[in-house]
Amino acid sequence: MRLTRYFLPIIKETPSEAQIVSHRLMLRAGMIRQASAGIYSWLPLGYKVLRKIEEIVHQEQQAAGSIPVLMPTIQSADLWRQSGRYDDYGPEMLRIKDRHDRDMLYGPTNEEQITEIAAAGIRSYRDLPALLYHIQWKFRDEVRPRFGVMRGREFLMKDGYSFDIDKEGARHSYNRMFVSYLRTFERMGLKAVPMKADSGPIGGDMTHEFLILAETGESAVFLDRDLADLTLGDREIDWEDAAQLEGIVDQWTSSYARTDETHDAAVFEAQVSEERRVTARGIEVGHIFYFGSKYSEPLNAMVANAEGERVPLESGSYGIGVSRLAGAIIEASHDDNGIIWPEAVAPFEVAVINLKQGDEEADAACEDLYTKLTARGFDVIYDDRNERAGSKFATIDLIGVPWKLIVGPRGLKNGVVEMACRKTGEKQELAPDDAINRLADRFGRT
Ligand code: P5A
Repeated sequence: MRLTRYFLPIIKETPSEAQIVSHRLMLRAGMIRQASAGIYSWLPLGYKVLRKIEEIVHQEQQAAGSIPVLMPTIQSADLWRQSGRYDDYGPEMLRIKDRHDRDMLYGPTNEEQITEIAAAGIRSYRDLPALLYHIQWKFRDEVRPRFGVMRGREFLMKDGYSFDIDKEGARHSYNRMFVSYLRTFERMGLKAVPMKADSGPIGGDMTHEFLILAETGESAVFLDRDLADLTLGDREIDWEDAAQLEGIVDQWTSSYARTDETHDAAVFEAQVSEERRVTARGIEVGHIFYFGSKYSEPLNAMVANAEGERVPLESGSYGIGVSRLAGAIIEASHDDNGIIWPEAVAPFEVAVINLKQGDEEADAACEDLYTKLTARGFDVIYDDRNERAGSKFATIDLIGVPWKLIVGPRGLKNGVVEMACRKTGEKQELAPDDAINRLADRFGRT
């Protein structure tokens, strides 16, 4: 993408309505624009990030054995009356009447809808387990929408649902999602810690929240330092191997990690030695629930087990805050100059910066880099504006591009360009083709 042809409405001054850094940076970098309280348009740069986050979520869900579907945003009130949540949900639910005076609602979540789909499609235990998910917009009329996309009224969620014949199967499905979430967040360059949680309006008796540690987090968190250092890495996972998954979940759940809702100071002190106690703040980026037959019973979602008896489906639900993640990643990764995108979700992976637009040699070298990098599959932004170098660096650093290739007449005389890393600030002079090869190696685009 050439910057002169892109739509990047950058804001110079700090927006006064934004209280936290990710909201400020998303507005300044021209990623989002508020449409009304807690409702945002995603501008090209923001939309690119959202799509990259979504893509990682899709890949990891499917790797773990979950199948993509798409349910509507608007639901009929009928199923919610059957489950008892139509009244329970309260003013957070946006209630709508259609022209025939029928009660409809903008879905805040989809447990009822998917249970109805499962009940209609699953005949017997032989069809199980079934894991289905979608990535769809939700609406919750939050009392205080704030912090930009982090607590919106309209927001994008990955919500997945599992159906099993018994508790043991449901536990396997829960563990699949637990481990899949560890992988998903690690791929995004995040350190997300699973914590024992409260189940709230979704219900159930086994639930974990995944939080990333950041000063601006809404929840206070208390954890064992050992957990903050644990990573999954490139461990080979066999998703059908219940014992392997259980082992990983045990590893992550045997140390103390709780949010303020479930924290117990006495247990914390008894279980964790003083030097390992971490008290911090966290942002909830995922939440998983096991709730057994809470929805299948009232919705009459019954299947035949191996003995031929009709039993209610055993279920869980699994959420990821896809749009919240765009803000959460910025909270975890920025500096005074702007955003520092992890490579996996960066809207552009490489920026080509022309220090002297209009100089025949510099223009030709930039064109060549731009063409070759694009051909190798990179997402490239070429800053071809007729601007001072300082202003180009400020823009590219604000929007968080992980790598810069800086091209100027002086370097070209010696046959080199400068390659700079946004995260570490490291710089290196290289021949243009060597720079391309270096990046290709790093990104696995050989
Ligand atoms: C799980 C999937 C559920 O709704 N039902 C289907 C379950 N869980 S949850 O914890 O309420 O939400 C899942 C994730 O969605 C994000 N989230 C939000 N993101 C932005 N703005 C909001 N107002 C908002 N509310 C929830 C969170 O990341 C949460 O973990």
